[in-house]
Amino acid sequence: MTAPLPIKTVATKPFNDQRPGTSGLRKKTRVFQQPHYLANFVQSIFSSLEGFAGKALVVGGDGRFFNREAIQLILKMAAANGFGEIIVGRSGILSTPAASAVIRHDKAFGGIVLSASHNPGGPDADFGIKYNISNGGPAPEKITEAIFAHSKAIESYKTVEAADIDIDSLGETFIGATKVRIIDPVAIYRDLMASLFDFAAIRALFASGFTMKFDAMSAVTGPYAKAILEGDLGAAPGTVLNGEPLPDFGHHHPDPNLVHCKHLYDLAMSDASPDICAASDGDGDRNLVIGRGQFVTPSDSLAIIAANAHLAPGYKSGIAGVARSMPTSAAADRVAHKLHVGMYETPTGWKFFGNLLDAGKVTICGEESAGAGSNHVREKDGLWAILMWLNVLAARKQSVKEIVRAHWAEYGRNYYSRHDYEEVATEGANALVAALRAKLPTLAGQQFGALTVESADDFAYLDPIDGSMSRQQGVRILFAGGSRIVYRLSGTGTSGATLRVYIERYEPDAARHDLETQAALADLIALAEQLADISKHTGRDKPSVIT
Ligand code: VG1
Ligand code: CO
Repeated sequence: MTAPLPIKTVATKPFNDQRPGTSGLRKKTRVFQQPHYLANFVQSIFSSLEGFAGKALVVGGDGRFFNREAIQLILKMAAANGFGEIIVGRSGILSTPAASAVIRHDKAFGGIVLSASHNPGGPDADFGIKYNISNGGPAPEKITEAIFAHSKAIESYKTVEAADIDIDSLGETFIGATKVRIIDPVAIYRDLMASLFDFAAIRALFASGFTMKFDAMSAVTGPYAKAILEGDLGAAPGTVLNGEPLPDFGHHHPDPNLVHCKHLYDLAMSDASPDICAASDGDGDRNLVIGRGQFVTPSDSLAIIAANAHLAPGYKSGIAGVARSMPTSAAADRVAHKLHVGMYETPTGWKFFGNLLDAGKVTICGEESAGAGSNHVREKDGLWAILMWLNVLAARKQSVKEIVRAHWAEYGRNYYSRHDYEEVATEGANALVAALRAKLPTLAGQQFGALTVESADDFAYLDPIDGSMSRQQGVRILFAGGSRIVYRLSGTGTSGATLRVYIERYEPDAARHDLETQAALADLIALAEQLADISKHTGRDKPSVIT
């Protein structure tokens, strides 16, 4: 340890736009590069916390442009604010689930994750920052709102005068009295995965000729996937595509959906398909799974994982319950019902799962946006979901397609699609939502063709653990028979507004499980336009992304 450095207090003025959204603060990179912008937010985080003096903070990110500069700034500010230790992923790399795992493993006070997740990176793209609490999960709204309140009143922040730290070499060093420990970003996460899944069975699967392509999209999961899939599990070299994290993600849009991962979809639908194609997003918490000739919707994936988790050693005694975000399809509800375990419906964003996981109410959580995870960390976890699929495939000795088909035959199929209208004018998007809200009381009982509205509301969530209430989390229109239309505005975008329309139809009849999804939902899609006047309010006659 070296002597504490003199603390430098830097005068600043508030920015008025630092309210965290669905998952932290996300802005254009250039916004973050403005003098004091990042420092103000970091100080607002620290000023919202109590009792961290001498304790550890985990810091890492998805490697995007500005990651390294941000980490140097955070190191100095964390030292000035009195943290005892800062644990940093080598080269500033920690996937979001790995950061969560490290916080838990090293019993840190909390962590800062630098990522704008599925948003593109680079000087003209997006950057983001998020605070995670000691359970390893995203700060709950109580803390994010406190951060926002501090950011509006901030007058100064604390830092120290110190040389930049070498974050590319493992080992320990000091900033004054604060220890800085540079760790292997993969090791703790890799051991955790090995403790949950039957690596021997998955190794045997690969050894028997099973083939896979995993696209890391030049984002954070490359090193994790190479170490685990090609290293521990013996998948053929070249299984991992785009495995080097690049500051601009090689110009990929690191969102593993059917638009930005179309090449994988096309591969999976071709004669040359491997047994499974998979991908993750910028910060490693999302997953895409496509079997040979079979796309798995994230909502179905959640349900299938919940139904089969007991096949993985880490979950062999069964699951306590399942939670899904409200817009996620109800496929998982049917599994929870059959297993006689609890089912929870939360607002969008992983921060709402933390209390349920901590209280032991649920084991498996998921979102329609390609996120699934469990109580092993407090974030969604892309590679975890993919390893779970590999474990299930190894145990059931069936293909992805056979497993999906059998699941539908047993539980019925929830046809599901999300239509995004990206970067539309904020005014129009707000007007659309306001008009829908005004209409809500009149909708119940109305008939539209074969569809009868059973109920319509603006989703509100009462957290059963801490009693907190979150209102206006999405307008939902529920029809007799289990069909739904849900509308909400994104909380992760960085320009204009993004309208998300979620459309779902439940089909119990196995003879009707072969329809093309958009065709199966055609009447609901038309009604979604009619009820919300989407084209009038957004000026768009079709969605920009369909997943
Ligand atoms: C989106 C998804 C949401 C997810 C969030 C963060 O939020 O819909 O399900 O939790 O992104 O994911 P929104 O508010 O834009 O709909 V990640 O992988 O970007 O951290
Ligand atoms: Co993400």
